Amino acid sequence: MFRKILIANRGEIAVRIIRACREMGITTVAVYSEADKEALHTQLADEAICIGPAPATESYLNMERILSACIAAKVDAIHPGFGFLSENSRFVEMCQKCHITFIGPSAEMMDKMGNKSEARKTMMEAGVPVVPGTREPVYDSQTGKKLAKEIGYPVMIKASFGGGGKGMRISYDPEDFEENFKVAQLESVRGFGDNTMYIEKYIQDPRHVEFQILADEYGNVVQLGERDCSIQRHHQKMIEESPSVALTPELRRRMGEAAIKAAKAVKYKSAGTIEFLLDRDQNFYFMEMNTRIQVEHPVTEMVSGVDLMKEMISIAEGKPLSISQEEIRLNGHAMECRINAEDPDNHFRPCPGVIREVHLPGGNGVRIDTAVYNGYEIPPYYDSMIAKVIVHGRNRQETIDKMRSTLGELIIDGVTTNVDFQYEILNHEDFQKGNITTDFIPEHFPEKMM
Ligand code: MV4
Repeated sequence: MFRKILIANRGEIAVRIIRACREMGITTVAVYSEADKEALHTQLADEAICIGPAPATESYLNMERILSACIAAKVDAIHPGFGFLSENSRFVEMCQKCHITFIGPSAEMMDKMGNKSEARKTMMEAGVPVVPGTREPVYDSQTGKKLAKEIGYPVMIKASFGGGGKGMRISYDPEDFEENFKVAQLESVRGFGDNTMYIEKYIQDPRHVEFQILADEYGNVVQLGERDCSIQRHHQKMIEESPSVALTPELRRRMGEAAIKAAKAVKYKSAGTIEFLLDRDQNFYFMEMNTRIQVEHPVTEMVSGVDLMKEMISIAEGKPLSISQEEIRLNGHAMECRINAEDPDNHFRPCPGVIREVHLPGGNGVRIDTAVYNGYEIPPYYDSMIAKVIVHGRNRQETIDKMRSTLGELIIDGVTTNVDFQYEILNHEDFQKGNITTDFIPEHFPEKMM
């Protein structure tokens, strides 16, 4: 059992973790940078320790300082949230050396899934469908070109350690293959210090459908349904919802089974997500596994009634899952809009500054996860996401109506946000019809992409 947990994060996710700990009777320790002295997580935790200057590299990414804080505060465990150190296997190993439980999967698991060509191979061997493509890593364009011909054009060239669209290029024919391979590989070497590539058949206008799973150390694995995260811009999700309009009950069952198979194949432990691409013909393919709690986890909490954060913590305590697959009932529809302090009319430039006034709506089926308050100053050093508006209704239409009503009531004065842009998306005929693919924003809002 954990007596005391340190939260190695900031913003709404740090607050979310503090609240889960409080419910569980666990004492919390916040860490904060010099820019976050007045932050909500700093104020809400039972204890707070300053770990350095504002830049994340000197504070929220500084492993030595965070572990020193753990030792000084005598904590049992550390929750990484998402981003920052949440997928850093070296940090997991350092926690282990300090006898502090890292709330998440093992370092080996992170490395296995962080290497995407290896993860692909593991899933192929486990019988989980993957996008048609290479089985072994590719290091040079000549070999790549031969393999691309076998796969059939167009193909997607991907960096094994890629993320956020970096180190990724489409090749439409043999003429442009070498150039694209070289550019993608160079980007990978520069960005991730690695030249390992893999090649997949290019799936046109796919949907991004991911399954939430929970797995304990006794081999129990459950899936809590899917989230459709197709509404993205520049690989940043904007709206997530569950269930996905694209799935039939039969397809949902098969994808859910594949997600459980994927987690069992690697003996996964903790909360995790299996990402699939879904093509127009309802074929689904494993893409990546996320070995962390995600931004959009509340969507699943709303439809399942399961507290993923508490479950993740109790798994790390060595407890078995509190629910079985048969007990999981997915209810109604949930949707999340990410609210960012950014200007959609100016290339989504971040807009830090003082929030003069904030009004957070409430009501039946409305949840707002945020760390902002009246007079709060959004520092310029971190992510621009300042709130998540999550609503729950009986069906998709009721949920969209509730989201529109909620965003209409939301007031964030003093900084520019993407609320109006979110509203435009919700009002779009194709969104309402459920015609959402990863091309939705570039297709319907081309002016915003320039
Ligand atoms: C793809 C794809 C089409 N075909 N792979 C984008 C980020 C990275 N995690 C994988 N991505 C994609 N991989 C094949 N074989 C299209 C994308 C993609 C995408 C995927 C999910 C959500 C939004 C996206 C936006 C552009 C491209």
